[in-house]
Amino acid sequence: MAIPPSWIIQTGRSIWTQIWQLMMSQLAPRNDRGEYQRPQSEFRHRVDGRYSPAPNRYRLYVGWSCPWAHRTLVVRALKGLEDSIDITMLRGDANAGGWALPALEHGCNTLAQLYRFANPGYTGRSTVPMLWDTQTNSIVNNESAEIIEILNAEFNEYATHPELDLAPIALQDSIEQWNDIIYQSVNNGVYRCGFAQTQAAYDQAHSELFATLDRIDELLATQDYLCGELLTLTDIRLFTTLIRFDLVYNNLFKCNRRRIQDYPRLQIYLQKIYNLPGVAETCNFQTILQDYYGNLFPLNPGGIIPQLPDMIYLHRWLE
Ligand SMILES: N[C@@H](CCC(=O)N[C@@H](CS)C(=O)NCC(=O)O)C(=O)O
Repeated sequence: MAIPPSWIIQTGRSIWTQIWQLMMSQLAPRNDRGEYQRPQSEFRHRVDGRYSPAPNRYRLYVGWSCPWAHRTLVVRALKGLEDSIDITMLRGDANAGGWALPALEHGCNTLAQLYRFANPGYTGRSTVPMLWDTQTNSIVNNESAEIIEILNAEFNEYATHPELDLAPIALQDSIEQWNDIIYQSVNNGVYRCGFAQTQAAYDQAHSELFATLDRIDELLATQDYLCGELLTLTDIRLFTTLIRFDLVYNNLFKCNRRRIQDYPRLQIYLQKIYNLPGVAETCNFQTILQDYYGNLFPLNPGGIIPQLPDMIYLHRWLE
């Protein structure tokens, strides 16, 4: 005897909603309005004092899909630090819900184990990017915003492009203002859309996100970059979110008012940064798709990985 469709739908919806709410409340911390609250990074040392700059002393732990880790790969490439700061490329482990090391390091298979190897008893999140000191086997910093400042300023002696300053003093105020705006509404804004647990939280995040993108598209009519005519760290911070936008956030995170390729100036801005020497090599589109759609289970329970869309703004520039 066939089960009535209304019964299947109502039962399925009720069970799924409860499981979804349970998973989201565990995986995506929220406030009482259902808004996603990103936890603070815990390791915040600078490269000074105990940690002095030296070639081949520090190592970056990164994952291709992560926009925060991607910032550090772009700055490393632009500064020409490939020969003095090595990387370990981690793999997103969909079942364990964390990062796996490509080979055993200090007896560890996972990033979480490595965090605990350096800090026994550590119970916080084990995130990428993470800057590791091979001399003392300790974590220097796991906040991307700070790691890129360190890479920009502290390793000039070993950089192929020491002359490139991505945070000139004269632009400091403007950099900080934009950092605040884009963190809240764009970098974390896309996650606030995707991880919202109420309709109101999603609507709010969505409108803040597109208000900022509209504003930036306007601004780029009169200048090349966020702070004027020079590329700065704030552009890199925006870039790594924008490059994932049409691929992932537009669909999986419901950031769907427009795509970046619908913005006349933002798409050119994105092309321009993508085509700076070394930057395209830091973008692994297939892994981005695989990790977001494959690993963020509560958002894509069927596990189907979409095809790579045409990203015309990247191709057109290359032709
Ligand atoms: N505020 C951090 C955020 C880093 C972050 O959330 N990384 C994610 C990947 S996109 C991660 O490693 N998550 C693993 C976890 O939370 O266990 C930063 O900018 O460095």
